[in-house]
Formats: sequence, C-alpha cells, structure tokens
Amino acid sequence: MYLLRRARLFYLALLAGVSCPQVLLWADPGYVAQRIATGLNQPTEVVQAPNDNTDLYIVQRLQTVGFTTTSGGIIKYDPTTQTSTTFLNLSSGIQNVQDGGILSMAFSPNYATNGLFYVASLVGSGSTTCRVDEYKVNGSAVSLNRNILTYTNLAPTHSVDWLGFQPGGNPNYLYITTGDGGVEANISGFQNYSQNLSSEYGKLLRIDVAGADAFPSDPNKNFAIPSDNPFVSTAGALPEIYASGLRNPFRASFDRQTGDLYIGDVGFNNEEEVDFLKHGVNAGPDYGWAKREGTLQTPVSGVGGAQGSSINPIYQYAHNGAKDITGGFGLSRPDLSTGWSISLCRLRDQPNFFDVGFRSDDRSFHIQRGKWRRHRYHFDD
Ligand SMILES: [Ca+2]
Repeated sequence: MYLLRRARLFYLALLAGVSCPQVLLWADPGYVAQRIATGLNQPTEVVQAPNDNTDLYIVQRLQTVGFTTTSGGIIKYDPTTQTSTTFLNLSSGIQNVQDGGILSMAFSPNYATNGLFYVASLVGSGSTTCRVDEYKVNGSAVSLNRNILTYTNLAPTHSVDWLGFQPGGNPNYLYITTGDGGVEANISGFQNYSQNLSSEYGKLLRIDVAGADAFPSDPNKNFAIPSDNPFVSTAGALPEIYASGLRNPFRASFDRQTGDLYIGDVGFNNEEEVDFLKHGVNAGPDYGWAKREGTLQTPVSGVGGAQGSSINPIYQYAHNGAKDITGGFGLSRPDLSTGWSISLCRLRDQPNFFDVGFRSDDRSFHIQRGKWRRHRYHFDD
C-alpha cells in the first residue's frame, strides 16, 4: 500500500540543466509535476527554515561563476514568485574534486531567535578536510560564527554527509552522518573504521552545539556531549558517536511527527540501503558496514563477516553501476493510514546529486540532475 497515492501533493521539480527530462517518473494519480527552477549546479539538498513556509534553501555543492567552478553556495528561493537570492556563497577552500563542496545544511530549531544555521562541507586541497561550521544571520548579513568540527578524510568522498536536528527533540543536539573515509573495501590496506568506535568515520554523531566545549584543548572539536549518548562511558570510544557501521550515509531524514530517523546509506558493490533508528532508542546501533552490505556479507576476504549484533536495513535494493541512494525522506502519515512511508531515489549517472523531501505543509519538493528513478516503500511499524 502506498500511503501517498491519495495525497494531492504539489510536486516541485527543481531541475538543473536542459538535458534533464521534464516529464517526471511520478506516475501515480494525484500528483502534479511542475518545474519551478532551472540552472542549478549539483544541488545536494533543499531545506526550510523553521517557521518559514515561503522560502526553500537550496544547497549547491558547487557554483559556477563565469568559467570557474570553485564555489559552493546556498540559494534562498521563493518557488511561488520564482525569485532567488544568494543566501551564502562559499569560495574558500572549495575544490571541484569528487564530493568536494557544500554537502548539507541545517537550521537551528531556534533559528528565528538565534539566527544560527550549520553547514557541512568538504574543502581544502584535494578536498579531504571535513568541516561543520556554525553561521549566524544578523539582519541581511550572514557570517561564519565558529567551527564546530574539523577532521581529515582519507579521500575526497564518503565524507561528512548530512546535518539535522530532531523535530521535537533537544534543539541543541545536532546529528551528523559521516562516511567511512573514502577508501574502497576491496583496496589493499582498507581498514574497517565504520566498526571502530575510536574513529569518526562511518558514524552517526550526536553533539550539543550550545553547551560548553568538552574538548577545550582540541581546536577541531568545539561542542558538548549529550550525557545520554550511548558511548560516553565506553573506554576508547568517541563520546559523540550515536550509531556506527555506516558507509556513505549521504542523506538522512527525521520523520517530523515521530522523531524516527531514516538513513540512506550508499552501497558498495551490490546493495543500497535504508537504515532506521527509532526515536528514543539510544543503544548505539551498528548498521553493519563494512562486515555487511545490506543483508549480505561483504564479499571481500578479511572484510566481510557474520551479522552478529549488527542491524539489517529496513529496506535495500540492488544497484547496477552507479545508482546510489542520495535522497530520501522518512514520512509518516497517520491521517492517511497506519504505518510509515519513505521515498527513495537513486541515480543512473554520476556525478549527480539530488535530494527529495517534503515541506512542512506536506508539499513535496525534489531536486535532481540527470536521470532518476523514484521508489516508495511502505512497512509496518
Ligand atoms: Ca575544542
């Protein structure tokens, strides 16, 4: 059963490039597809600011200025009037190397009063510096307030991926997904950092961005630790880790009605997967990578292993070539039916980035570049 079939959702397609098909593969009745913007350059995410149902904030991994593609930015866009303004323009350190650039943003739940938002980026020479920075809006000015987290990746991919605050949760707790460092599992020297609790690679982190710095001697970690994080008392473990066993969790999504978290984890050779973290469960789940790829044992000697206590995804699909899961949205619609629904997307061609989501008034939006497919999935609680 598809929960969304009966919903009349205004489907906003933000398409980048004239080669993209305008006819969207959203064939269910009740949907209306409408192109509302063109000219985007590798958009990675669309978000809304709290208490603002007018504007969309479109994160672009890169931006082209003249003949130079070295900048990432965030566009503030009103889809009704189709007018846009530059909200944030980053050029410093942005390199067009694999996943380099801006990857995600999240507004503080108290944005209306504190003006704070957070940006995840992959910057620096060779694009191996992962950053989470805090920005502050003051009137029409937007400025860097401080660095929250900096760490060095192994490669310019599978880096700091996504930022989010749990709806209805602590407004100071920022969730961060991180990739496994970027070294492929079948390359000599691969180390399974995703299973290593002393590494920030391949994790879901949860940090307190309002509390006193828990690492005063470390300029690269400037945040507090929620006292009930699962590994605060585990010797050798990073206390900011909330879950482990991820590979490249490029997008995640909180169900805004339940606080449950859906994590889209890009697969290795076979399976794209969606991992699920139920609200209130803070036992530090392990989602399996790199022992497991979805429900399969990773077919690399010395890497793959039995499931053990790791948690299987709630959904997975086989990929052929480059069909990465890079967008998705967890959505419960108790007004329509019981259960949960999630929209999944995957790509045919790389390099492409996109996102899918729903506005707080339940209007859908979607950004894309290149061909795509859309999947919907329903499962019982
Ligand atoms: Ca510090």
